[in-house]
Amino acid sequence: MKEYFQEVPQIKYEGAQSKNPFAFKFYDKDKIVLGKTMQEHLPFALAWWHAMCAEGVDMFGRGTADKSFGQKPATMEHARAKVDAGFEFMQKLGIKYFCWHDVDLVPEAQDINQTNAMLDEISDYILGKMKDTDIKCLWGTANMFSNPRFMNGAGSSNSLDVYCFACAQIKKALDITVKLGGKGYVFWGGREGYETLLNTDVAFELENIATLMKMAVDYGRGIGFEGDFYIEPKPKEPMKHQYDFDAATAIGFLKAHNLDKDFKLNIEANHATLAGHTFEHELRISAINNMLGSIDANQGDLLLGWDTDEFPWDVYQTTMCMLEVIQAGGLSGGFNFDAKTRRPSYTHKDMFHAFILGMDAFALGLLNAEKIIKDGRLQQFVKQRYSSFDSPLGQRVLSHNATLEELSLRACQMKQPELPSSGSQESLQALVNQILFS
Ligand code: XUL
Ligand code: CO
Repeated sequence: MKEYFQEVPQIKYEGAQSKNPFAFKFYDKDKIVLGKTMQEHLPFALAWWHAMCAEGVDMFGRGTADKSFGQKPATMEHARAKVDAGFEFMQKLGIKYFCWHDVDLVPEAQDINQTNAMLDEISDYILGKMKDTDIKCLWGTANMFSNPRFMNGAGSSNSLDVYCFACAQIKKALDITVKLGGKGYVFWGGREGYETLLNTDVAFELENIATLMKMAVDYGRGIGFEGDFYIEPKPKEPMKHQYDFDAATAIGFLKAHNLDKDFKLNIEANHATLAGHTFEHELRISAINNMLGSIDANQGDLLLGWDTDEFPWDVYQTTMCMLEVIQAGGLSGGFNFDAKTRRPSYTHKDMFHAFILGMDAFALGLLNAEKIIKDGRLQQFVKQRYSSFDSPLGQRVLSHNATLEELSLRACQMKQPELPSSGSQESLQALVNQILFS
C-alpha cells in the first residue's frame, strides 16, 4: 500500500515540554479526566471536504494545496486515493471518525444514476478500510448547495424538480450513512434562505423544508437508521437570511413541526459567532433543550466576519465549550474539525499541524474544564446568585403555584426592592484565570 504522508510519523503524546512539532503536547488519549479517557471525551472527526478535497481556492485565486494524491481529479481513481490517504491520515493522528458530503466522496456525474453508482462503489471501498481499522463514520450529508440547481435552495426551492433532486440526494446519502454505520445525518441548510421578500414566500418555503425533513426521517427510520438527525444552524453566508439562523431558531422550527424527537443540533463555533452569539451560548441553548448532539469544531475571526473555518486555537473558547459539553453529559455525536488550513499553509505537513493544534486545543479545554468543575467556586456562585428563590414564595414561583396578585402584593408591601446581588463578572473572570494559570 502506497504511503501518502511519508514525511510524517505516527503522532504521539509527548507532553507539554516536547519540542517535536509532530507530537501532541496535551492530547493524551488514555489520560483519565473526570472518570473518562480523553479519547472518550473527545471523539474527533475529520471533515472529508476540507481535509481530503479543499485546495485553498478563494474568490481571488485558485488553490494552493495539492489534494490530487497522485491521481487525475474527478475520477474514481482519485476518489479511492482520497480514501487511502484519508485513512492513513486519520490513523497517523489517532482520529476515529470521519464526516462527508456525497460529492466529497465521488465526482458528481451529469446523470444522478451514475453518481449513485459511484457512491455505491466508493462506500464499498470505504467499508473495506473501516473493517481493517477502528475508524467509524460520524455523520453523512447531502451537498444541496454547490450545484447550480440549488441556487434557490433545496427544500426551499421554487422548483419541484429541484425538490425531487434534493429528495434523491438525501435518500442516497441516508443509504450510505446507514451502510457505513454513521451515528448521525446532518442538514446544513446552505441555501435554505432568501435574499429578498420581493420574490419569496417564506411560509411556503419553511413548510416545504419541514416536509422534506419528515420524509427523510420516515425513510431513514424505515431503512434502520437509529442515529440522530441534526440541523446545523448558520445565520448567513451563502444566503442573506438563512432559515436555521441559530440554535433557538432551529429548535423552534423543529418543535413547531414535531421533528424535535428525531433531530438534535450540530453546533459549529464559527456559525455561532456569525449569529452574534458565543459558541458556548449556542451549546447551552441546545443542551437545555436536550438537543445538543454534535459539534463542528472550528473558530472564526471576528475581524473578518465570515465563515473562516479556522482550526481551534482559542483555549478560552475550547474551555467554555468543554464546560458546556461536560455539564450536558457529553455528546452523542463528536467533534468534527469543519476547519481548513490557511491558504498559505498549503503543504501536507500543515494538515497534520492543524489537527495537532485543534486536538491539543480541545485537550487543554477539557483539562481546564476539569479544573473549573473541581474547583467548584463558579458553579457555587451561580447557585448562590439565584438563592432568593429558595424562600417559600420563591419556591411557589418555581413550582408554578404563585399568582400575579400575590407577587404584586408583596412588591407593594416592600415599596422598593433591594438591588439584586452583584453579577461580579470581573471577579469571576479573574477567578477563571487563577484556576487556569496557577
Ligand atoms: C458550512 C458548513 C458545512 C456543514 C455540512 O458552513 O459548516 O460544511 O458542516 O454541510
Ligand atoms: Co459545519
